[in-house]
Amino acid sequence: MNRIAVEKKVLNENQILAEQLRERYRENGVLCVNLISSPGSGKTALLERTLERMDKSARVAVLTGDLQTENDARRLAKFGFPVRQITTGGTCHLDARMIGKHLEDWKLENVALEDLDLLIVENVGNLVCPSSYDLGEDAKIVLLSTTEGEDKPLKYPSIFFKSELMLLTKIDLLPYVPFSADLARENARRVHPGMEIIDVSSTTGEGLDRWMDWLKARQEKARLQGVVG
Ligand SMILES: Nc1nc2c(ncn2[C@@H]2O[C@H](COP(=O)(O)OP(=O)(O)OP(=O)(O)O)[C@@H](O)[C@H]2O)c(=O)[nH]1
Ligand SMILES: [Mg+2]
Repeated sequence: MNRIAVEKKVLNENQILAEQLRERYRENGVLCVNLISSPGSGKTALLERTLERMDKSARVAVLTGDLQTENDARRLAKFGFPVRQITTGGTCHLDARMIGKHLEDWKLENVALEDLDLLIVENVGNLVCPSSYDLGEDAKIVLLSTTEGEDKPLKYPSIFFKSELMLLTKIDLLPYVPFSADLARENARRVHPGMEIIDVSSTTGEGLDRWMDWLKARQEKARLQGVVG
C-alpha cells in the first residue's frame, strides 16, 4: 500500500495567536512594531521622544512590558495617548496571548484596534527571549546602545537577524565611551546583511527625524494594505 506522507507544519499556540493578531492588524490597517533590546538601552526614552513628537490627533497606542512595576507606562502616559503596562511576573518576554488579552481589556476602555493607526509594543528588556515570540507585529526593531559593546550582534545574533531596523541609541555618549559605532554597524550587518540602521539620541534629539520618517513610511504602507484588504 502506498503511503502519502503529508508534511504539515504544526504551529505552536503562540504562532497561531500571532497570526490572528497579524490578520487583525492588516484588516484594520494598523502598523504594529515590537521594540526589543537589553534592559536600559533606551526603549522608553525613545518612546517618550516619539510620543512627544506625534501630532495630538495621532491614533497611536503603546503596550509596554516589564517583569514588575508600572514605571514605563507612567512615563509614557504623560503624552496623552493610550498606554498599558503588561507586567509579566517572571516571564522574560511578551507573547501573543498577553497582547491579545490586553487588546481585549482595552476595548472596555474604548480603545479599539479599529481606531488605531499605530500600535507600539515595548518588549521586556532582554536580547534573547523576545526574539522567539512572534507578536504578529509588522516589524521587530532592535535597539543597541553605545554602552553595551560592539559585539552584541555577534553574541545575540537571532534578534539582529530578525529585526528589520536597528536603532543605535545613546549616540550622544560616543565621545565618552570606548565604543566604535562603525564596528557595531559592521557586526550587525554581518549577522543581517543590508539591515537598516539609524543612529539616535533621546537626549540631544539626533536621528529622531529619520526615525519618525521611518515610522511614517511604514505606517503608510500598513494603511494601504488595510485599504486593499
Ligand atoms: N545619554 C543618554 N541616556 C539615555 C538615552 N536614552 C536613554 N537614556 C538613559 O538610559 C536609561 C535607561 O533608559 P530607558 O528608556 O528606561 O531604557 P529601557 O530600554 O526602556 O529600559 P527597560 O524598560 O528597563 O528595559 C535612563 O537613565 C535614560 O535616561 C540617550 O539617548 N542618551
Ligand atoms: Mg523601558
